[in-house]
Amino acid sequence: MIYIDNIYAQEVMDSRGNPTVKATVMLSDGTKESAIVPSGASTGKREALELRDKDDRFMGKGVLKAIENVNTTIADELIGMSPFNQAQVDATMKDIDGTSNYSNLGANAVLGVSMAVSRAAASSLKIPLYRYLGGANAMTMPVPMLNIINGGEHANNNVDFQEYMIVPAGFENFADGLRASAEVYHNLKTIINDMGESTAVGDEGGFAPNLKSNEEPIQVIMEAIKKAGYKAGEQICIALDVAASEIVDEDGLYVLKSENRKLTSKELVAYYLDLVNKYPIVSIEDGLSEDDWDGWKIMTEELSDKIQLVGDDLFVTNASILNEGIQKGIANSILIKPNQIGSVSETMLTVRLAQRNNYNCVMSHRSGESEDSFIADFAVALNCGQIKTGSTARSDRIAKYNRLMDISDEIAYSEYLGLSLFQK
Ligand code: 2PG
Ligand code: MG
Repeated sequence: MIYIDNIYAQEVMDSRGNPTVKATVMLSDGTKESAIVPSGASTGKREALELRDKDDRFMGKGVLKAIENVNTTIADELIGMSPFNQAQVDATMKDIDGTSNYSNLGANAVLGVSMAVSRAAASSLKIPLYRYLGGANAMTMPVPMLNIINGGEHANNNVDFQEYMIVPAGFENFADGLRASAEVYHNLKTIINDMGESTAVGDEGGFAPNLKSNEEPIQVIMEAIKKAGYKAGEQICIALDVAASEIVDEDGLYVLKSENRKLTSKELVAYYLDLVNKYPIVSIEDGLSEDDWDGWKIMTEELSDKIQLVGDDLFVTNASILNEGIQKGIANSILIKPNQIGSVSETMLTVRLAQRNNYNCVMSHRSGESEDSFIADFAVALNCGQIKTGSTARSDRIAKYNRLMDISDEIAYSEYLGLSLFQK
């Protein structure tokens, strides 16, 4: 019987230069695998707790306490267990933590170990991670959402909405979609440069120019799609992540600084409706704040037969919050971020609940990332059909796309769901 022989963690850097947890798991057969935990900037209030040291190292962001929890409490409990029972491993960590949001051990400690255990199990069985987690049924290559203009909390420009993404849905396969996206990205760079604006990039590798309104980034992207020789709406669509929890004020009004105005939920939904009528937008994420469930109800009524409405801060990958959303008829899709909930198994539970209820799932990176490409395998394993992992620039983002290129070469009958994902 192969068992977990050793577990340890160390502090490494993420893509923003902040410390994060790298966990390593060794098995009795000599297998050794690691995983690095990502970190968000525009985090939802109900996310699992990311344990930070809050002392004088790294402006308080050190993760030595989380590392210590891996090296002592978690290692003591998991050493000797089978690596092939992921649910058991994850349930044991949940148990020793004893809280609903990992506020004792830290979700960063728990997720690092959880991912490293599944990676070690796959490696010991000599099968790829997506196959270990998804079996022979893992066959769906995700359609990517590529964030090519960054705003909000991810950049220091004046754009209020956080992410303007292109979605290469009108292609036969993942590789063609990715190539077209890279071509649009390069054309966008030329356009922004010609406007005399900066082509410096934000946290997720997208450009971060100063623009006159929140609509102008869409117009510029439309131009880049055309310049690259593609048809907007047929080949390449547009998606937004407004991250509206970041722009709501104490009175519940949404502050559009770049346009110098404040909107109610209803007015903001009308603003989206106008954009959806004008542009080939197929998806809006966090269009309203995580606390504005009444507004979400209105937005769902107005828009859910037209586009994908994705809950990120709203659902925080949490099955019970998602369940509440399903019962109340809120949104029609969910963003899946393993570190919002804290373990591989709990992420899988949330995805299953969503899929049973016809909510689309979008596997997602965080704005603070690393070379770890776990989510690429995870997206395929769970047949999510979509992944959001940044622009076609910066190695922390490209690591995921390149891993998906490998996977698409390996799967003989892979499917790329394309535009059908968004047909309502
Ligand atoms: C989001 C993410 C990832 P962050 O809001 O969807 O793009 O950002 O990791 O900062 O929460
Ligand atoms: Mg988001």
